[in-house]
Amino acid sequence: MDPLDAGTRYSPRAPADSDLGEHFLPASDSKKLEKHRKPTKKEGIGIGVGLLVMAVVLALITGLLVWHFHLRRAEKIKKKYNGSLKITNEPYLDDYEDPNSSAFQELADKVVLQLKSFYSKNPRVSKYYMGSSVLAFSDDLDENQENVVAYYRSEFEVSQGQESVVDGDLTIKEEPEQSKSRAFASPEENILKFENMVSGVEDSRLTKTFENPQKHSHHAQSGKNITLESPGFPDSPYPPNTFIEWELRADHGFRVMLSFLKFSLEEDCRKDFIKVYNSLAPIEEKALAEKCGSYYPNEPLTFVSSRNVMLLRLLTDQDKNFPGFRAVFTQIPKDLAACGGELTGLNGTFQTPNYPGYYPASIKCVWNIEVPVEKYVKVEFKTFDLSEPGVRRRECLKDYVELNDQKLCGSKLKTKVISSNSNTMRVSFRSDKSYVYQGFLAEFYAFEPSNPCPGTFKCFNNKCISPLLECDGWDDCEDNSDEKHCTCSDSQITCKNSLCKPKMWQCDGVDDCGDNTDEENCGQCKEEEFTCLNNHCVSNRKMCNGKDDCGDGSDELDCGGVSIVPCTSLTHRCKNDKCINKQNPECDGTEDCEDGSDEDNCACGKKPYKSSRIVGGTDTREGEWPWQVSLHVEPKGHVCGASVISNRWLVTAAHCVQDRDIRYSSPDVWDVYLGLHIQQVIGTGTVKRKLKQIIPHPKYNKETFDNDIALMELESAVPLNNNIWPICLPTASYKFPIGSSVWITGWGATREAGFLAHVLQKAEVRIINSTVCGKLMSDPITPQMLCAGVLSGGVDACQGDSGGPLSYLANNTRYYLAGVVSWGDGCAHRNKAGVYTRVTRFRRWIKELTGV
Ligand SMILES: *[C@@H]1O[C@H](CO)[C@@H](O)[C@H](O)[C@H]1NC(C)=O
Ligand SMILES: *[C@@H]1O[C@H](CO)[C@@H](O)[C@H](O)[C@H]1NC(C)=O
Ligand SMILES: *[C@@H]1O[C@H](CO)[C@@H](O)[C@H](O)[C@H]1NC(C)=O
Ligand SMILES: *[C@@H]1O[C@H](CO)[C@@H](O)[C@H](O)[C@H]1NC(C)=O
Ligand SMILES: *[C@@H]1O[C@H](CO)[C@@H](O)[C@H](O)[C@H]1NC(C)=O
Ligand SMILES: *[C@@H]1O[C@H](CO)[C@@H](O)[C@H](O)[C@H]1NC(C)=O
Ligand SMILES: [Ca+2]
Ligand SMILES: [Ca+2]
Ligand SMILES: [Ca+2]
Repeated sequence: MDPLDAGTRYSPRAPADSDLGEHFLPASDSKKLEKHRKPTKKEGIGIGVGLLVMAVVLALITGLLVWHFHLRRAEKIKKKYNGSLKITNEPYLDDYEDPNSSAFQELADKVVLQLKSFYSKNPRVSKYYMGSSVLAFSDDLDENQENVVAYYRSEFEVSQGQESVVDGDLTIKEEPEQSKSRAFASPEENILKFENMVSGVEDSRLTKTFENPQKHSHHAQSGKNITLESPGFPDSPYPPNTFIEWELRADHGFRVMLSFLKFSLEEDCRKDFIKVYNSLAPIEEKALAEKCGSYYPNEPLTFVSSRNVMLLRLLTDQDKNFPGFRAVFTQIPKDLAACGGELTGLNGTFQTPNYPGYYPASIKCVWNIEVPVEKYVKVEFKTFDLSEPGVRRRECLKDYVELNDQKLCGSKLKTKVISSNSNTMRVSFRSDKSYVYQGFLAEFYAFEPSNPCPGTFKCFNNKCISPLLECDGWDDCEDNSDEKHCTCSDSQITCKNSLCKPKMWQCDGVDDCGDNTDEENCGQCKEEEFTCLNNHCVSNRKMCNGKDDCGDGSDELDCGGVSIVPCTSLTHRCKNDKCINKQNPECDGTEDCEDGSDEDNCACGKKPYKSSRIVGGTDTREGEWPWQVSLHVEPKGHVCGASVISNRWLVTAAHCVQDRDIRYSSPDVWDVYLGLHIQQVIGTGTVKRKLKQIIPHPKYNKETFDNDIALMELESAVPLNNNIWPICLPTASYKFPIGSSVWITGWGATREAGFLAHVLQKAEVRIINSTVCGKLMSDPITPQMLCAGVLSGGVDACQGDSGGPLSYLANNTRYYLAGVVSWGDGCAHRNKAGVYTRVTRFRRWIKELTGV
C-alpha cells in the first residue's frame, strides 16, 4: 500500500453543508478571516473620530494625486511579451544551462542588445520599449548543426489605446524559411544570426495576478526518475495563488519524458491548472497540454518533448485548493520516440509513439504495410484520439492520420476500418507544434479479396462481425450494412424503410428506425397539441396559461420563470413545503425554491476522475462508480449489489435480503465492500464494513417483486473519498425521460450461473416505455417499476447485479439513482429488458428512515 496515496485523503469537491464526512476546505479561508478582523466596539468608538479626520485629509491628497497622475499623463499599461529565437552562428555550450554562469550572461547580454536594436527599428513600438531579458537557452540539433535557442521576455509600457498596435507588431509567428535572418542579419562579424523568431503577449490570467513564478530547475538522468510534486503533496493541499515553474532538461540527443502519477486539481481550468510546454519558455505555440481536474490513478498522463527541454507550470487561484500532483521525469534517447517503418506479414499492430502516453509534437511517421501478393490490406483503429479543441473535424489542419488519400482526425471516427485494393497500404501520421493527445492503436490484417471474412459476416466496409449480430437491430458494422435486407423477427419492429429494430424501443421518443416508424401510433397528440404527462392532449395555446388544462398540471410546468404553484405529484416540493413548477430543479446551480433547499446536499453523484483515454468496452476503472457496493455472504462471496447514499446508508433490493438457504435478512451474515473494483482484490480505496440493520420495504411482494427495495445501515460511518461517494437520490417528482440513457454496473454474480466478472462491469441501457415493456414481459410492470434495455451494440455479458444501481447522468454533471436492479434481464442481453425498482416512488420512505 502506498502511504502517500492522496486519493484517499482528500475529496476533490467543494465543501458542502451535508454530513458527507471528510471535506476539503479551501486553505484560503483562514487568511480571509484574518484580513478582515474588525476592531472591538470600544476601540472603534475611541478611534472613530480620529479616523474620520484622517479620512478627509487622505481623500483630498488622493484626489490630488489621481488628478496629477491620471489627467496630467496618459495612463500606461505594462505589457509583457515572451518569445523564442534560434541563433544559428553560435555553438551550444553546456554552461548555458546555468543562468549564473558567465557564458550564459555573455550570450544573454548580446541577445538583449540585439533585441533592443531590433525594436528600435520599429518606431511604432520603440517608444514603449522598457527592456528584455533572456530566460533560458537550449540546444537545437538541426541537420547535424548545433544551434542555440534563446527564450526571452520583453517589456513595454504602452499608452492606453495603443495596445493593439503593439500587439500586432510584436506577435510574430515563426518566420518562413526564405525570409530567414533578413531582419536581423548584419554584415558585422560579431552579430548573432537569428532565425525562427516567435513571440506574443503573455497570458493575462498570469500577468495580472503574478509577477514572477517560483522556479525549480532539474536535469534528468538516464534510467532514473526525478520526482516533482506540487507544494505540500500529498499531506496538504497546494496553497492558493501558487505560480511555480519547473524547468526540465535532458542531455544532448535525449528527450524529456514527464509522467503524472497522481493528479487532482480543481475541476475548472480557468482557476487552477498545469501547463506543459515543449520549450523552456511559456510560448503558446509550444504548449503541449493544459490540464485540470482529477485523472485516474494508474493511468499516467505521459508527455515527451521534441528536444531536450520541457517546462511545467502550476497556477492556482485564491480558493478551492486540491491535493495537487506527483510526477516523475526522466530522459529517453531521441529515437525511442521515433515511429513508422515497414510492416509485413498477415497481421500486426502499430501505434503512435509513446502510446498510450501522449505523442510528441512536430512528428511525422510513415508506415508502409505490405502483405503477401494477391491479398489486400485492412486497417482497424482500436483507439483514436487526435482531437484539438476548436478545430473542425473535416479540415484536419493540425494533427491527422492519412491513408488511402483520406485524412482522419478528432476523437470519434465514423468508420474504424479502412481497406485497400492492393497488397500495400501507406499510413502516415503527423502532429503539429502544439497540443498533443494519446494518438491511436491500430491493427492491420491481410485478407483474401474474394473472401474477406471467412466464417463471419462481412460488412460493406470490410469489417468482419459475428453472424449473430446480423439483423439484430444494432449497427455493428458502423455502416449499418449488417442491418440491411433483413426479415424482422417477432421481437422486432419492421420499420417502413425495412430495417428491424427491437420492440422495446417503441414509443420511447427516440426515432430508432430513422423514418419514425417506431414512434408512430404511440397515442401522440396532433401537431398543434401538447402531450400532457398523463397522455391527454391539450391545445398548444393552453400551455402556460396559468390554468391546469391537462388535469395533472403538466401544461403548467417549465413555463420559463419559476413560480410557486399548488402541489401535485409533478411539482417539486421545497423544504418549506411550497411547490414550484420547474422540473428537476435540484442541484442545477440555480436556487429555485424560496428557501434554496433545491440546492442543498448537492455534493452527491459526481465521478471523481477524468479519463485521459478514450475507452470502450465494458470494464470500468477504479473509482468510476464510487457508489457501487458489493454485498458478500460467506461462503458464497459476492451475491448482490447496493448503492451508497450517505456515509452510513445503502440502498439495495428487498429480494436480496429475504431468507432462503441463508438468513439473508440478518445483518450479521453480510460483509459490505465499498470502493471495490476487482472482486478478490482489496485495494487501498476499499473499505469493509458490517451492518447494523437491514430495512426491507414493508410492502415488498415476493410474487410480483413490487416495492423491491431495502435500506442497509452500516455499523459505522465510512470515510468518503475518491473511491466511495454517494449517488444523488431523486426527489419524488424527478423525471427520468423515457428513451434517455442510463448505466447499469455490477459484477453480475446472481444472474448467470457460474459467471462472475472480476472487474466491475458497466453497460449503457435506455429507459423503455412502461406500456411497451408491460407487453413484452410475461409479468406485470407496476408503477413502482422501471424498464431499461441495452443501448449499445456488442454488449452481451452479464453486467447488472441485483440490488445494484441504475445511474442516470443529469445534464452531464451528476448522477441520480434512477433504479435498483430488480428482475427481468438485468444481465443486459440484447433485445431483453431489465426491470428496476423506481426510486422516485420511495423518496419519502428513504428520507423518513435514514434522514438522507
Ligand atoms: C544563481 O545565483 C543566485 C544568487 O546569486 C542563487 O540564488 C541561485 O540559486 C543561483 N541559481 C543557480 C541555478 O545556481
Ligand atoms: C507567453 O506566455 C503565455 C503564458 O504565460 C502564453 O499564454 C502566451 O501565448 C505566450 N506567448 C506566445 C507568443 O506564445
Ligand atoms: C519511472 O517512472 C515511470 C512512470 O511511473 C515508470 O514506468 C518507470 O519504471 C520508472 N523508472 C524507474 C527507473 O524507476
Ligand atoms: C495473426 O497472424 C498469426 C500468424 O501470423 C495468426 O496466428 C494469428 O491468429 C493472427 N491474428 C489475428 C487476430 O488474425
Ligand atoms: C408509451 O407507449 C404507449 C403506447 O404503447 C403510448 O400510448 C404512450 O404515449 C407512450 N408513453 C410515452 C411517455 O411516450
Ligand atoms: C446544465 O448545466 C449547465 C452548466 O454546466 C447550466 O448552464 C445549465 O443551466 C444546466 N441545465 C439544466 C437544465 O440544468
Ligand atoms: Ca447488428
Ligand atoms: Ca424508439
Ligand atoms: Ca435549482
